[in-house]
Amino acid sequence: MMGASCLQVLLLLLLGAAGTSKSEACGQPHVSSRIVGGRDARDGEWPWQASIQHRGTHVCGGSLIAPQWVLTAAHCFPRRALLSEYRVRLGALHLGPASPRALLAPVRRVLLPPDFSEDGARGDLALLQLRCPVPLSVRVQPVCLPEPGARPPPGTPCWVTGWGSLHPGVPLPEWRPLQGVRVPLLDARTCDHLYHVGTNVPRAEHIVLPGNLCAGYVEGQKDACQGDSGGPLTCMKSGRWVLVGVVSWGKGCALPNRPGVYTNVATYIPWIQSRLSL
Ligand code: 4AZ
Repeated sequence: MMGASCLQVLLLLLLGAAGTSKSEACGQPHVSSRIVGGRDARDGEWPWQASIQHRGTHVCGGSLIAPQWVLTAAHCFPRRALLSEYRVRLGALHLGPASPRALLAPVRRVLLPPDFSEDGARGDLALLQLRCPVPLSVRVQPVCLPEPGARPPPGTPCWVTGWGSLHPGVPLPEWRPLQGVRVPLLDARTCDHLYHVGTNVPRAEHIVLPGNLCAGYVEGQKDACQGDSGGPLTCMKSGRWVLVGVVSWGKGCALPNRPGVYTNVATYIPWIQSRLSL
């Protein structure tokens, strides 16, 4: 049920809809991207990028997947946290105070997948239902979801984006724009092998599980880091950006043989679709 408090937003949506594209459009920013190394994003380049904020502080990234739904990581919501203390910021380029066009949306509920494990190894995803659907604009657009079980071919151009740290322990200054870096995909098996390099963990003991995928470089250098968790790993498919992964964890940031580990969104599409259509 849509509460009365959503009426204002609905009106905005209706007004905004006149002369704009269909609401089912996804993954097509009005501002297009160049392919280079890690760099500042441009306004409107990643319009599904969300900042999950707890008491006004950025804690995680997220992705708008529908006007009232944001996908992020489960570990962004510690069990004791109060839902009323969270807001989702959308349409922002940087997180400083001078970002007047950004939206701040309260959260109605947080849904975790059935296989979620407290240690973060499995099902590190959270579906946030916003209290009201947000008005879509040039800066606020949903990303496309993959087909259930889809496996993008190796070499697919993928980008991870976020306001996380530039290096471990070095937060992004709040005036700096959203960052994006191109990272190649690695399947869970290859990634699991890399994570065993330099350890005594037996090969039979998995470090990276099948519900994960990885993205990054054997030599390190480009990666997600603290504060990027929950944010999108998107890959271009047929001219649209598809949400392939959600930043989950990693050993440090950008270290050799330790690529970023993501929750594989395609694995969870049946769960996501069932929750969105309720
Ligand atoms: C974190 O602590 C974190 N290098 C996120 C991503 C990565 C490492 C740490 C991946 O939120």
